[in-house]
Amino acid sequence: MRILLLNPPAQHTAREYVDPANPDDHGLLETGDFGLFPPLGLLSIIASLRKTAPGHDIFFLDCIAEKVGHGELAQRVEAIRPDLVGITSFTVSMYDVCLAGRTIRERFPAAHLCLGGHHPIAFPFEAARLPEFESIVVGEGEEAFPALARTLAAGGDITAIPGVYTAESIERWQETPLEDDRFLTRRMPPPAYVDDLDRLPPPDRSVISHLQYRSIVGASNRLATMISSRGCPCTCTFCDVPYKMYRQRSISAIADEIGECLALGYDEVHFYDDLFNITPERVIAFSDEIIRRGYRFTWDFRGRVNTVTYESLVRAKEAGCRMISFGVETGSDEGLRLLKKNSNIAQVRQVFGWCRSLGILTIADFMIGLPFEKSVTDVRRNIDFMLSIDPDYAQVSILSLFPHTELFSDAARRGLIRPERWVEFARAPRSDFYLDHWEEWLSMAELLRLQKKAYRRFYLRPRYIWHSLLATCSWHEFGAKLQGAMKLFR
Ligand code: B12
Ligand code: SF4
Repeated sequence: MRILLLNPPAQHTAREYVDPANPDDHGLLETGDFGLFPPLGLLSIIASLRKTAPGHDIFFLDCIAEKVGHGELAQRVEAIRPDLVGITSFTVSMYDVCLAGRTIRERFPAAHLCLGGHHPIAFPFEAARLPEFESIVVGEGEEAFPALARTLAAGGDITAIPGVYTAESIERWQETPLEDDRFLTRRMPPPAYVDDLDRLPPPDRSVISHLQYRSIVGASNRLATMISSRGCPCTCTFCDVPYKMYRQRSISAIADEIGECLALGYDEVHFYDDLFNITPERVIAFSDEIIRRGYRFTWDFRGRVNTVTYESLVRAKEAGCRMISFGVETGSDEGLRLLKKNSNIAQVRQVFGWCRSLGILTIADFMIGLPFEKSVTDVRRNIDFMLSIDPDYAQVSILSLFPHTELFSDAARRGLIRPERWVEFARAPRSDFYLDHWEEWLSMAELLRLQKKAYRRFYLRPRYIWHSLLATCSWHEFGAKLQGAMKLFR
C-alpha cells in the first residue's frame, strides 16, 4: 500500500477570541508564532510502521513546515496516489483537517482516511461520525496505525484493533447523551495506549531532514524535539492532558535517542513532556547519564517548581540544560491553590533564584483572566509578581477554557459559556470558531489590553533589553529575540 502521514495546512485555525471592540483583530492561533515544530506523533508512527508493518511505501507531508496550502495539497497528493492516509489533528485545526480530507477524498475516492491526534481523543464520538474519514484512532497511534495498515492490506476487520473506531463501531460505547453531560466531562471509548514506551523505536527523523524547524526561544537552528514521558498525574483545573496514565521511558532509551540526534547533526533538544521533572531524582539520573556518555548539546524542558531541588538544577546545568519553562500561572498562594497547582509562591521565588544563580534561563508562563481575578488590580498584582521573579522570558496568556477541564465545567455551570458550541463545532467544524474565556469580571477587550500592557511592562524595561542583548549568544538567538520584539510592537 501507499501510505501518507499528513500534517494538514493551517490556514483556518480557530480564533483565539472575538474582540467586540476591534472586530478585525481575532487573534488567529498561528502555529508559527512560537516557532515551527516537527509533528512528533507522526514521526513516531512512521518509525513504528517501518518496524511492524514493513513492505509499504511511506510518504510524509508536513504542510505547515513546507508552506503547502489547500490548493497545492491536491497536487502533492496526486503525485503520491495514497491508499491509506493518516491525518493528525488539534481540535482548533479541525476545519483545515476536514478540508484536507475532502481534497484527498475527491481525488482518491477509494483511499482509506484515518483521523488521529488530539481531536479524536477530546471528541471521539463526534470525530468518528465525520463523513470525511473512514476511521479514527483514539489515543496513541504507534501500535494502532500499523495494525490498521496490516489489517486493510489483508482485508480484515479493522474494528477489532484496540483504539480504532468507525462511525458504526463506536456506537456500542454508549455515549452519554449531551443533556446528561452538558459540561463535557470526559467521555471516551477505550483508547490505544502503549504500556511500555521503551518498546517503541525513536521517531523517524529521516523524513524531515530537508526541513528546518525552529523555536523563538531556541539557541540553534538544529533543534530536535523529544518526549521522555507521556501523560501527567496532576490535576490542574485548566488543563486537559491527553493521557492521565503517566508513563516514563527509561533513561538509557532517552539517552540513546539523543545519541542518534547528535549523530544526525542536531545540537539542541526540547523536551515536550507535559511534566519532565516529575521527581528531582529522575532529572539527576538523566543528567548523570548525559555527563557519563560525554554528550555535548543544550536542552530544555517544561516543568513544575514543586519538584525542583537545588541539586537537580546543578546536575542539569552540568549536563547542558539551557532553559526551563515553568508553568507558574499566577502570583498568589490562594490562586495557586484554586488552580490546584500544588505549589506556592515561595517555591516559585526560590526556584527562579536558583536558576538565575546557576545560569539556567527561565520562561515564566503566566495566565490572566482567571476566575479569581476580579479586577484590574488583581491582574496587576499577578503581573507584579511575574516581574519580581525576574525570568528571562515571560509568556502571559489569557486563560482559554478547554473542554474536559474543571474550569470549563465551572464556567458552563455558571452560564458563562455555552459548551454545546464545542459539540456543534466537533460535529461540523467551521472556520469562524473561537475559544472560550472567563469573562465574568473582565471583558475580552479589557483582558487583551492588560495582556499587551503586561508584555510591555516586562519586555520594554531598559535593564531587561540591555541584559538580553548582552546575554545573546548567537545570531540565531538575536534574530529570534528581534522577531519576538517585532510581534510585541505589532
Ligand atoms: C508540542 C505541542 C504544541 C506545539 C505543536 C508542535 C507540533 N507540530 O505538534 C505548538 C507549540 C505549536 C502547540 C500549539 C498549540 N497547542 Co499544543 N501541545 C503540544 C504538546 C506539548 C506536545 C505534542 C507532542 O508532540 N506530543 C508527543 C507525541 C508523540 O504525541 P502526540 O502528538 O499526542 O501524538 C500521538 C497521538 O496523538 C497519536 N496521533 C497523533 N497524530 C496522529 C495521526 C494518526 C493518523 C494517528 C493514527 C494517530 C495520531 O499518536 C501519536 C503517537 O502516540 C501537547 C501536549 C502533549 N503532551 O501531547 C500539546 C497539545 C497537543 N496542545 C494543545 C493545544 C490546545 C494547543 C493550542 C491550541 C494552544 C493555544 N491556545 O494556542 C495551540 C494550537 C496550535 C495550532 N495552531 O494548531 C492541546 C490539544 C488539545 C486538543 N484537543 O486539540 C494539547 C494536548 C495540550 C493540552 N494538554 O491541552 N502545541
Ligand atoms: S498543567 Fe502541567 S502539571 Fe498541570 S495537569 Fe497539565 S500537564 Fe500536568
